[in-house]
Amino acid sequence: RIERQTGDDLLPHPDGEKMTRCFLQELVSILLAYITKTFDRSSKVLDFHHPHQLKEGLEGFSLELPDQPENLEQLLVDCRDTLKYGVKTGHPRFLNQLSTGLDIIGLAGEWLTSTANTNMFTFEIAPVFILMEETILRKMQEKVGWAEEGDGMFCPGGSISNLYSVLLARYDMYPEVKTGGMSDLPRLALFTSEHSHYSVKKAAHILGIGTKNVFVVKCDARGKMIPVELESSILRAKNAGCVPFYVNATAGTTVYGAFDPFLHIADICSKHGLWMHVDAAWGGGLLLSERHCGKLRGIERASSVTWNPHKIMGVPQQCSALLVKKKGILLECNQLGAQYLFQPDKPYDVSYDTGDKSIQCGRHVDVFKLWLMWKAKGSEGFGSQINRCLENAEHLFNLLSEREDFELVFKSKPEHSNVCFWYIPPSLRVIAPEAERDRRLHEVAPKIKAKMMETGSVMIGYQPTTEKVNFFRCVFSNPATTKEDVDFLLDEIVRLGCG
Ligand code: ABU
Repeated sequence: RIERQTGDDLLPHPDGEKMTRCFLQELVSILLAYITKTFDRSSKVLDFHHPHQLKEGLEGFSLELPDQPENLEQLLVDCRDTLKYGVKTGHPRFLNQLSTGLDIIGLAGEWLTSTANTNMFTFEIAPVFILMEETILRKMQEKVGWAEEGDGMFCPGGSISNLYSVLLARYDMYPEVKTGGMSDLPRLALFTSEHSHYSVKKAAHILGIGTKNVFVVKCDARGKMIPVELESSILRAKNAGCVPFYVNATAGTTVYGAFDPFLHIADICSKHGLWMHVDAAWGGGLLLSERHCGKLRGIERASSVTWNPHKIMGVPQQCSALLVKKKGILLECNQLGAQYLFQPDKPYDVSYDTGDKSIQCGRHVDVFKLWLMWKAKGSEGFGSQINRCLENAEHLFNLLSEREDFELVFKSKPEHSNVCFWYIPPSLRVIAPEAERDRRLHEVAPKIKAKMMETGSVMIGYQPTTEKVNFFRCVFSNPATTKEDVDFLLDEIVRLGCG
């Protein structure tokens, strides 16, 4: 019957319960089939089609929107096709991004969240989720090493969490900016390393500080900020008439996975009275691993921290926390007190109406899936999961160290799960590493990546840096990935590179 019914026949239609069950059960079957395939290594990571092919329509799959309702059967076909032409980011051989994996408990959390379909701005409509957010933020602050309870919020991604940190740092130094804007302020300067995430520059642009007032600090060969370079950048900014106010340090850079020297940076920030932010979007999860948490030593001295559980902790997208040491500053900085939403005379403690801390109005519930996963694994379970990801990276590093047909971008052991390397095809092995070889090597990774996408067997990313031609970056955040998958990756690069 489903082929004769439409969305109007589902609840809240008075006779809609049976059809609703039938439709959702069919949908769950589709999702379960997809989940099973995701973990099946004989299934492809992706079935790649160019944008124009998808737009033209494939085997009846059309992106066009009809004037008349489609029947429920067609909607289920649309759901199946949407997954079919997408990318299985939970596949053990999807190594392309920092966020990978398909955690079943996290997925259950996301389903429940969508079913509850509420909004994080007031306790009134999200009482349980608001308290869960408080519990989780406190737990994360403890892991960072803050003795006192601070502040925080889940944000729509690490870039926005970083944006908040710049906003708060500026407000902390110049609270008058909230009413007077930038015209009342001197020329501000902020500092971030050349390997840090581009969102720091974007924040400077969005907040009217300007990207040219972002001082980019030099890194060592491993991608870590050099403290003496930071100090001289601060002095240079002061000499140029700027007022330094903020330093971003990174725990786990996007490409190299490097950890900045937080203790040194904290000393410099204290000396110059600067807000220290740690962008631990990628590296924050390591705080849950006894084996690796020492890499973040000094993070406890930060004024704010970005930590994305949707990365190495494997929480479904998206789940990014901003943690702030100074309690109350988020509200002070952002509060506008919309009377229709944040009435002070509600029948409960309205400090739990956290919505006015935010720069948004409506805020998605990102916390529940993380809370449920934390219950399911415990902190120790997360720690072991993260350890396994880093073991995969070490395995890949060890293999590459012994191969003649690959070259590591840096020879030291990975600190996070990023491994950066070149594949050197036979024709380039006989050429001296000079300009011509570099020119040709630059083309190797994109060509192999294109073949990976065509065959759908595996996916990893590549990029150049200012001094280095295109190289592969392999990252491990999927607990389903094994050492055999790592072996497969190298065999596949060689196979595709020779073809
Ligand atoms: N900073 C967002 C993550 C980028 C990546 O997955 O490579």
